[in-house]
Amino acid sequence: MTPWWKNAVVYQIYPKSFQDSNGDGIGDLKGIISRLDYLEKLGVDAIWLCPIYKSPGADNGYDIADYEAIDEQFGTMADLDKLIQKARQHHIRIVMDLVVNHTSDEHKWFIESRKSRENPYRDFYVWRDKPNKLTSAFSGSAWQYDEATKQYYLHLFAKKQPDLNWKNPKLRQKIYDMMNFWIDKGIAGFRMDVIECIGKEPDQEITANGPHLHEYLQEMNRETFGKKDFLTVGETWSASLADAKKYIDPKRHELSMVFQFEANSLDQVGASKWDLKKPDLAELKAILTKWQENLAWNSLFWENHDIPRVISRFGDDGKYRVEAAKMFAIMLHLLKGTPYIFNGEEIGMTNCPVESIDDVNDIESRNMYFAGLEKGKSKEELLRSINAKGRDNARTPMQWDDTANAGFTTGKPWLHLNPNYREINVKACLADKNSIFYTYQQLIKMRHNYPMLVDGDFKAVATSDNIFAYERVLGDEKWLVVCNLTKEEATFTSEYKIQNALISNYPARTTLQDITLKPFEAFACQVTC
Ligand code: TEU
Ligand code: CA
Repeated sequence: MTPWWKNAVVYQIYPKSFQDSNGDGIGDLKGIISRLDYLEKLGVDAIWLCPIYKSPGADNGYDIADYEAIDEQFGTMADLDKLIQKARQHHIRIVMDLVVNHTSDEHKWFIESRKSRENPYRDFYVWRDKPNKLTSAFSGSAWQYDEATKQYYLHLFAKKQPDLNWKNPKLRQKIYDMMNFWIDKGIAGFRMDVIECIGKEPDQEITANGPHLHEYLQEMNRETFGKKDFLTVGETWSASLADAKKYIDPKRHELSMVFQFEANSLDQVGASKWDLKKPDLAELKAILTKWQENLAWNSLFWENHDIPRVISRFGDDGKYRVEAAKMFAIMLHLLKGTPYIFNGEEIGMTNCPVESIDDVNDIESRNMYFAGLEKGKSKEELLRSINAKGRDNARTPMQWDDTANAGFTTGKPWLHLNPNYREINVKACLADKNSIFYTYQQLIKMRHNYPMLVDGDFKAVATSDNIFAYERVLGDEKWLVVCNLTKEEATFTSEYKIQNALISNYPARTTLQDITLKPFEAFACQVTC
């Protein structure tokens, strides 16, 4: 049986920023329910819902205080049940975010754990007498001293996100029980937050890819979703091709697929995302080609809530915004794997620069800024990095229409809107037959209708660096996809003849011999020799 996610497209919702229903300026579950018609029109098969669990919100919900309760700002468990049920009526499944590398320090397990060294929950977390060199992804040491018991606890992320100790079988069982609670509710999958870190060996300074990681995943698979038609996608920042093969090998019974981030470091100099460089698009091509040629199934994405908007980052968010957005969509959605769309990507939302740290909400950016100031860096340099790479870029509220606050809220939005919402919004896109939205809609339909996209082989086509071209081949059928990655014209030629035009962001091509591609032009066609 083919699993449901093989010819599906997943839409990621950042709940805080999607649609507010009660005027408190924060997106919520009722808001999402009110937009299901829109998502059905787009045609997506599933929603990946970023965390909506009870949380003090130090990292916008990735710090969970109760895995089995909904945070008040998002609604109630009844709202969530309703979302699952209503979404089903719109042919949309729900994939939940699973954050089990850490909890909030306000989770009852941690409240117990920090009480005394003898507490039964002590060992649910990682406590040591002395810190080592491990650092937090959000700046500074990964160890926090706790006065009550005079030891340090590990936090690979914020201080308010203590790391769970997966070596403890009791903890693991609690996590599996919790996962089964959600599975029994009728959800269709889990996106697993920094799952590569659960096998950490802090004393050896190993965070990702620890020696027991795959063992834990196999156990989890057995104890929870293993026998179900269920999507599991692991967030694995450091996965090499060899690692990815392990995670997704059906014989190993671990995950359906992983998010790998090799292309994500193209615009940075060294290990830090904040040290900027101009991305080399030839490298982008090489990375995509490597993963397409070597991994049986990829997850395909440009954006998520942690990374900047793709057109601002790798394309053009000015003159050629629409062409670039469609080009990136066509390039990605015709590859082999499961495509993910991050809310707002389908209307070409752009990065949203800020002028002062006071306008920055994200904990990662804020911590980096204040740590940078202490190290003597200038405000200008730090803001330049934040404007290029900061996580708020993708987290500004969804732009629905050109009325006040873009129709996102009637109150004061929790995070500023991008002022370009007057031009860039859902309403304008729906009214324009040539909008980015309809390119996405068409790509999703293609994914549903053509076995080529699921089963076809991928073959890179040699071109100049500014063009990415590939073939998909199934039986005696062949598709050619051609993308101009730049705003300059580019020449392309091929021996093939066009049999059928499939999709394009300019008028359809009729020949492939010695053509001059327009800025960010992209098209796909069925070809014959
Ligand atoms: O992200 C994991 C992660 O490694 C990121 O924090 C990454 O380092 C950073 O965002 C790059 O900009 C996941 C979630 O997607 C993220 O939102 C959470 O903050 C993080 O885990 C902790 O749960
Ligand atoms: Ca609200």
